[in-house]
Amino acid sequence: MFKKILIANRGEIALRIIRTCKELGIKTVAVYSEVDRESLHVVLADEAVCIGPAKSSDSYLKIPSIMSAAMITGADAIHPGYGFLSENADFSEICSDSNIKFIGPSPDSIRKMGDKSFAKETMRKVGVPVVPGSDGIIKTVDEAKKIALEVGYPVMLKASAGGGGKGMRIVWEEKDLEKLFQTAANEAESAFGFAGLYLEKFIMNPRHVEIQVMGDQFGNVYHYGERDCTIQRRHQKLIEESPSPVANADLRNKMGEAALLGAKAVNYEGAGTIEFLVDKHLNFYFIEMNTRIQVEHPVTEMVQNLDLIKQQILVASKEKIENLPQEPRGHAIEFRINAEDPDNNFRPSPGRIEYLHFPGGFGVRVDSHIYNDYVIPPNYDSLIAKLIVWGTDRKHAISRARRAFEEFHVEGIKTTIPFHKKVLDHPIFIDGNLDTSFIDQHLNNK
Ligand code: MV4
Repeated sequence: MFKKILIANRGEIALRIIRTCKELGIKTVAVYSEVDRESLHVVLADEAVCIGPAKSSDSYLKIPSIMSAAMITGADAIHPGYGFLSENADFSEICSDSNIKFIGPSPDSIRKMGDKSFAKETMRKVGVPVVPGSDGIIKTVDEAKKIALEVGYPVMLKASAGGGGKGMRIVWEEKDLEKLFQTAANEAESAFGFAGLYLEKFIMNPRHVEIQVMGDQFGNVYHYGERDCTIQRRHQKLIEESPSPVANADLRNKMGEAALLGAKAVNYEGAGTIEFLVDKHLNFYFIEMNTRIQVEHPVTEMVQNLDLIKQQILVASKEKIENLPQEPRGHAIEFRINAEDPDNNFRPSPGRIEYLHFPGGFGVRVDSHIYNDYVIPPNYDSLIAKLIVWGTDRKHAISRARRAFEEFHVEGIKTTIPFHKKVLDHPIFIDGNLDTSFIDQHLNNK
């Protein structure tokens, strides 16, 4: 087992990782930028190293500074959390070359899944259902037109180097294809340095359902059921739950088996997420794989009664997976609380926390790094807390969430708490029968 883990991250996920390390008796090293000097991860870790100025590219993304911090503190492993360097294949490779265990998949798995059109091809070849469309990258506009005719409009152009909604275009009819192809390719080139696009049929009003997988170093891969992340705004997830309100045991098993096929195809090690779109007939289609722990992992933890970060650390240190998946127990929902003003287009609202009170009690979990008088810097992601509620069923979880939000007070900044309270009272949310257009259609705040 590792003796000392460096956490190459900040905020709530850095705390989440430090907490599990403490429970496992592993020493921790925090890294922090100049604006994060007063952050809780710096206080809670055994050691802390300043790695540069506020700007992420000069600190949390700066590989030489992080490697130096690991060397001088004698860390034998690095946990990258989510975001930042978590899906950087070069970083994973540099760790391995430096004899420091990267807690995550191999550089090869990260590279294969980071190339979204290659990932889709890999999945299709092993029998995972994918959205009908091009086989790999489209070379010419004529080729795009030909495939679009075959699968039928509307279609979607996606940047192969993108993911998570960046560099996507919907094309409704052939006359728009050429222009949209050019703008999408240009955008992909300037955003990712690679213009390659692939094309697929546009699935109308889907749900976003993803499967949590975990592989050990002996070739065993398990899945821990699904999370439903349909409630998003501009490709930012706001609420996630498990189990999915639409999944029965049959759909869960089919999606789970498909996810395992995909993970095994790339010899997957560590925690990963296989994302699917689910249409109104409950057909499911692979879209992307994320090779990291995700923000929404706690909903899986609550219904599986499992510490996913602990499991990541165990498999990274060559242990076999011992916590086998179970049928989901009860229902968990996560609400992302961001320092944003929901009445002003979710504009970031950094600043000082003037008063803070977290909810508690049975079935209530708050994962957060904020405290009274903490100053939220404007430089990073606006996530300041996650409220995770557990109930015996979805209805129970919703009533517990309402109760928890009545107790939850954050003053000094704007947060998404009032928005979540509105969602909790919306009949369509309560019913659970919604799709990805829910926020735009029903909670546009205008
Ligand atoms: C799609 C789609 C419809 N058809 N692909 C958005 C994020 C990225 N991971 C994939 N996304 C989509 N891909 C096809 N072929 C619709 C979306 C999409 C979406 C997906 C999940 C949750 C919210 C969404 C909001 C808009 C579009």
